[in-house]
Amino acid sequence: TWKEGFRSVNTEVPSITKSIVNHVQTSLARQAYNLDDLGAYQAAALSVRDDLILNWNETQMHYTRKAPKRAYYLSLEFLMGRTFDNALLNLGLKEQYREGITKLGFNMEDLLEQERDAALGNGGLGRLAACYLDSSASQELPVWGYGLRYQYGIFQQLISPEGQQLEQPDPWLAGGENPWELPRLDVTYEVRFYGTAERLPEGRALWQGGQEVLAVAYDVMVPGCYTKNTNNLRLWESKPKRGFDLNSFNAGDYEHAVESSNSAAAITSVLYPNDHTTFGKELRLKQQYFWTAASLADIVRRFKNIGKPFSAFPDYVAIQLNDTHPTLAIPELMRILIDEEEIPWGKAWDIVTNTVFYTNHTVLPEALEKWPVPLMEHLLPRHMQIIYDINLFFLQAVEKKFPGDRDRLARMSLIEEGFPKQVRMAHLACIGSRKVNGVAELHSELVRTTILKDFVEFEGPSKFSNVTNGITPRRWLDQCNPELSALISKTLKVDKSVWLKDLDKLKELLPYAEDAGFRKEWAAIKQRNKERLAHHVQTTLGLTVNTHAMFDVQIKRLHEYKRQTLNILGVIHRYLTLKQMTAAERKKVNPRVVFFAGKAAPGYYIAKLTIRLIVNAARIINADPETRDLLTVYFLPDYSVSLAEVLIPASDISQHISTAGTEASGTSNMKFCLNGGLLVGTVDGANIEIAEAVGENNVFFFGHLTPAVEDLRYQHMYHPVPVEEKCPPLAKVLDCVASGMFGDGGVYEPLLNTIRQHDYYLITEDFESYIGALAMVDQAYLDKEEWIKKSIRTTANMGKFSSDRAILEYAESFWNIEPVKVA
Ligand code: 26Y
Repeated sequence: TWKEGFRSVNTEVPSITKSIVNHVQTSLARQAYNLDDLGAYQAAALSVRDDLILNWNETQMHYTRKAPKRAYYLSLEFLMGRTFDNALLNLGLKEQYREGITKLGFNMEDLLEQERDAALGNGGLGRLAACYLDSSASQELPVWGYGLRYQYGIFQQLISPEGQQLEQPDPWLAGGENPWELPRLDVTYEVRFYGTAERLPEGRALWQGGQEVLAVAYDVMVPGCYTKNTNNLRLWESKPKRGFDLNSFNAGDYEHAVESSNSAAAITSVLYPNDHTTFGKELRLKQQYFWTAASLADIVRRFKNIGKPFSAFPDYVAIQLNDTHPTLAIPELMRILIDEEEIPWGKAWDIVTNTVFYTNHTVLPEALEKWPVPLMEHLLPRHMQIIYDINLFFLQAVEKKFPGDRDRLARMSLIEEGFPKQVRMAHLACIGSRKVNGVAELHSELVRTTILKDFVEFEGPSKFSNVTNGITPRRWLDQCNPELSALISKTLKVDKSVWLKDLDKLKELLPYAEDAGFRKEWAAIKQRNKERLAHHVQTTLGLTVNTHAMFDVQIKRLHEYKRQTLNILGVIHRYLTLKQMTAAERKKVNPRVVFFAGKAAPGYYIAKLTIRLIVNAARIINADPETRDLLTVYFLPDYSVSLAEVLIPASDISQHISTAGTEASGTSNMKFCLNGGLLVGTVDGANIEIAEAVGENNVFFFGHLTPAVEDLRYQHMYHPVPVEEKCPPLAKVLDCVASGMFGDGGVYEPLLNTIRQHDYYLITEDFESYIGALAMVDQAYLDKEEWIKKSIRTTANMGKFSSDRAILEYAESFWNIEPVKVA
């Protein structure tokens, strides 16, 4: 059975303790008697790693021997979080390790806290990649991830007493060995930048000179849940091709010698902390090419080992582009096929367009990547030639289908005219791919009807589809909410191995919503999760949280489109309302604790001001003795995957309140609902499909719908109405902020002006309906039993949102790959 078949080394408590002690004495070269928690964690991790390595090795050998078609997930971000707990759960060894660790005099929870998050991502896109790796391995699919091994992950966020966000580096590897990766110093590729590209006969070219750097592989093991299949995430590190430039070194020019080695190492030094705003930085383009070139060289080498002709490439390889960040894979594969493999253009283009798939994650214009042509020509001269050639053939085809339509040609061109000209990466990704998809139904429809409309008209609709995002129920239920997981298994009378890999089984919980005893257990677990969060806040921030209040949570990157501003203005409105009430009226009010967490891009001034307003509003509101039993606000610094694992199971309600049409999908919305939290949200992204699944009566929707947004923005531009007229209650809140209720009002002027002036994200338009939705939440919460029923029904109906479902859709309808079980 699964219980035995996939574990090879230490499966019983005595051998586990023995192995841990062994690692303490040998791998760590320490003594068992004066070991601290960190040492104990490291030794326990090395012990689990022994299991992972055997499974990983067997899996890779098995894949090589069977040579199935494989899929490669190219993502510049993998927001993995911690691995130890996840590995233990996937191997089914958590309880044995807990026992062993206790026997050795340590506490499991304390050891788990020792691990640093692998935070190689910004937010949703990076966490999605991590969930998809978990699901690929769990579904026994031959999928590898390819990314970069940044020395520094997403910055650590500090909040100053004034409420300013401060950024500190995240040297996540500094603590010594990372037990979850295998350095593969033998797996290296040379990657070229700059130089010259000289055209040769037959469409080929010779690219030479410039700078060459080395890509070195580090393999991160990705265990599946209850299976031997352990997939691979290959992360590239850059290093100088030779230690440093010996010629300069010998000539006494030490600085120049070290400079070239520094510039090579710089490529993978840090994750760019922006999401949704592009800056056109040369180093970022270098990262993108370095990573796509190394990954493709690796993929091509593996394909060649099978010994098939290149025409069979699409039968063995599928490449998924996670947004446009890896789009250079398209011209790079063309370059390899044409210049190195001497395949003619037409055949090469056929191979590429049958191999590559593109997922779009946003329709916001400022997030669509464009690279200046002069920069591309300088850094990647051969790729720029190829892009021009692709564009020429493509526009000829468009002209043939739509003769004389010059506007259309200008709109569709890979090159945007201007000073400088720019390469439109989404257009390149689209025409170079077999399929293009969005990440929720509404978003995919917006991709088809807005940013890629011309391409749908040209190529027909069948290439453009939808794969609604998903989340892994292993991390986002079993791991983060073990009590709920246990209750579900007990109630369904099945081992969790069954429902965790077939999440539709949660439907069988539905009848238990009517069972008072079950509801009591359900509510008690939510309560204990609230206490766990309160304990976390107490120990990390020294603040006491009222666990008898409703927990209301908004955790995500700070961005105007996500409208944390709407939330905090709503909080202030609630505060003003409470202040005006009599003591008797206040008695009827539902106590509420509002949590915020999230990072702002370091250069995003308005987002940072929003944090400042939240922190200062919290300071004033929490200190008010008249209201503090009824309303408190917390901004939890340094949001991370690990913090999410504590926050999500504790929420009664969470907020997903983007302006309609702006949030492609959202994935934390799914995590909250899976844990029995209810949503307050706009009719946007995956909120819509969640409501379809769980029932609209279990979601608190508000706000204008997507089709209205464009018209409203037009009105705001050309027929502005002052906030005082459009929305008096909001005007009052803005006045309080401006008049200094939360510290120097002048500080917030730029933030308030975004609302008073164009109000691009339509806060004035949605404010009243938002306040109305929150009132409905209060009303519903009064009926505790009915609320718990809603909570149970929500969890029960979340099966669709497993990332297993999503990854199987990619596997079956895009990649055409099948499970390869490692027996
Ligand atoms: C080009 C660069 C500035 C850039 C870097 C990162 C642009 C975008 C991003 C990240 C985007 C992102 O995280 N998008 C989110 O993807 C999730 C997974 O599909 C969605 O659920 C979420 O709605 C979307 O905002």
